[in-house]
Amino acid sequence: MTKEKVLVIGASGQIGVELTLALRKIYGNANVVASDLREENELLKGSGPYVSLDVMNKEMLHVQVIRQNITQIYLLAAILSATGEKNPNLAWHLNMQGLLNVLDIAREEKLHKVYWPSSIAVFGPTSPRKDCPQRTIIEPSTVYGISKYAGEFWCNYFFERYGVDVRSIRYPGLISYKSAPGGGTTDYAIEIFHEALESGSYKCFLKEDTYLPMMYMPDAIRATIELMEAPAANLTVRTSYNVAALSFSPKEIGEAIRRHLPAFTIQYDPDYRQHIADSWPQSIDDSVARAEWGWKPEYDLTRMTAEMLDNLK
Ligand code: NAD
Ligand code: AKB
Repeated sequence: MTKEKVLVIGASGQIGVELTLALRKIYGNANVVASDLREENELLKGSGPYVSLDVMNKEMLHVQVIRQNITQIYLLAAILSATGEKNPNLAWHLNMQGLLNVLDIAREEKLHKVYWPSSIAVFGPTSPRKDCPQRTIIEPSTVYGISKYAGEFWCNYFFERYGVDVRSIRYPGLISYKSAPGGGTTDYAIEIFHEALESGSYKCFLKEDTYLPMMYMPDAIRATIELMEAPAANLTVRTSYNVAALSFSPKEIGEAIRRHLPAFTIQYDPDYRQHIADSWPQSIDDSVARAEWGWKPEYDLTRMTAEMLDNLK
């Protein structure tokens, strides 16, 4: 069997840091090259190779892939929903061209596998609000969602036409304590923990009853690795898989935190992100992922809240 050599693009971001560390445990530190436009995250330092890399520079990316004998790419560089609405052109350009650069190089160099995450942001106001199915009406209303939807079909196209083994998950909002979130609508569910511990109160940019699909980072990392390790023959979805874990509102997560910190208070001051959140489903049906590669979440709101507070203390 050929030795795998993995390149993680966007490794200094919220998912990148934890995914890189998890991949290094599987493939060995030296065989997972972390890369990002910004400097190496503190948590990655000393744990394996790092290169400074812009995914938009296709030539440099191609050189790195050849020079480092890369066999798999995990592409995490993107502009997320809230930042995307402030700069739609930049979001479209990075989210699309970055993916096309990686898919082209994967085809040319016959890489073994590519991972690229999509998001629940592909869904829009006309998609079912509850238990949103794998295949349904998809009419996204944010530039981020449009880029994810187009990206899913580019992945499917490269799989069907060129046999590139590209796999994808539509992550819900991800909650983590190790590295900071990068400009999403679901970021409130991380900020709330920091503010609860630092100041005892939080001003939320979403309304109290805004339910959104969410997931704790250890579940997201495990989902990613399980999908990437699944036999190709089991996978019928080459756009992107729905996965689900939690669905809660700001009020509910506030109550979960108050069980640990009884004096914690929340005020609500919705901004432009409310409109984005209102366009997304409240919960997701992930029965296809469960059936095809055995997906099953482990964390509920109570367990996640306890771990988040413990680790942030
Ligand atoms: P993030 O913003 O925290 O990290 C992205 C990283 O990409 C950053 O470190 C950034 O410096 C880097 N980057 C930006 N432009 C680059 C470029 N031109 N070249 C190289 N690196 C560049 O994002 P994240 O939350 O870790 O998300 C990773 C992926 O997962 C994205 O595709 C995102 O859409 C998707 N996703 C995330 C969530 C979530 O809740 N975090 C949910 C759904 C989907
Ligand atoms: C965001 O809020 O933009 C992300 C996502 C759900 O894709 N967390």
